[in-house]
Amino acid sequence: MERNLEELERAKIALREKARVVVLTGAGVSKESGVPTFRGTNGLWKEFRAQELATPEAFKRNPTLVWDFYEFRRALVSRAVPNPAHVALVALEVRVPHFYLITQNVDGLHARAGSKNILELHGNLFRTRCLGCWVLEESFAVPIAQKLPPLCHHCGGLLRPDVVWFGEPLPAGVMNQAFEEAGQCEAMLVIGTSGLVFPAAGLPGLAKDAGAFLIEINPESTPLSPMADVCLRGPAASVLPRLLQEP
Ligand code: BJW
Ligand code: ZN
Repeated sequence: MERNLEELERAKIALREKARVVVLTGAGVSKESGVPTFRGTNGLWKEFRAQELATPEAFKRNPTLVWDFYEFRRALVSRAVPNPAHVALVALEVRVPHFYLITQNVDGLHARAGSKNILELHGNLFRTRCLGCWVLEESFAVPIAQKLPPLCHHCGGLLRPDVVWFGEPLPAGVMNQAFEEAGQCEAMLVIGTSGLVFPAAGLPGLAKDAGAFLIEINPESTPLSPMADVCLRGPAASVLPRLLQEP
């Protein structure tokens, strides 16, 4: 416990001095909002097979099955609300002159909490993209269609969720900006990610190589832990508000 307090104090001091801060979040940050993570106990990939639901091949094979999965996720997230970790990050953005929040999450909870400079690496559950005419649309309505899979009302083409599946490239503009910000930040907070999925998992290494102070917040250790300057072990919704508490 004492060691934890010492680490918390060290992280607080390091963060206080920094003008360029980047935060990288993963599914763990939304855990306390009731949104399941992907890996680990009760993770989505324990109950559902990623290969059958989160690849372009799976969608080609069975778009209805994939849409069923995403409609279930959209309904779940629609009922969720941002937790104290999301809220604490809004306050951090206000106080840091140059701030970016890079998220792997597709749940939109950072934006709903009020964060502004968000880079969504893996897309958003509430956007669809047409495979025929490439029109992007945003809708918070659940369900998005009476009949699945939904079709584009511009061209009749098949709509897909605008998320990044395994084997797909990340949106280029967003990814380039994320790499640029990570390479220039003075401190990076890595929160609630297993650090297993690339290229997102490469961002902390990039920041570290550029001299940034790295803080990991996660109840478990991850492959990113050894490079962190401070590891704060605990749920984000209780650790983050304490870390960012002033003075
Ligand atoms: C808490 C907590 C609490 C719990 N508080 N914390 C290099 C090596 C090997 C393979 C690859 C490689 N480079 C690329 C690959 C392939 C692949 C990959 O990385 N595979 C690995 C799994 C091995 N990557 C890709 O395919 C990517 N695309 C790509 O590389 O394209 C190249 C290309 C270029 C040009 C043309 C074509 C291709 C795309 C990856 C897309 C990932 N998509 C998903 C699904 C999104 C849609 C959806 O939601 O359905 O994104 S998979 C899933 O994993 C999701 C997440 O964003 C992502 C990361 O997961 P995350 O957030 O870390 O969650 P968990 O569950 O893993 O961890 C939760 C953590 O929280 C844990 O650590 C807990 O301890 C912690 N925790 N409670 C704080 N209360
Ligand atoms: Zn269309």
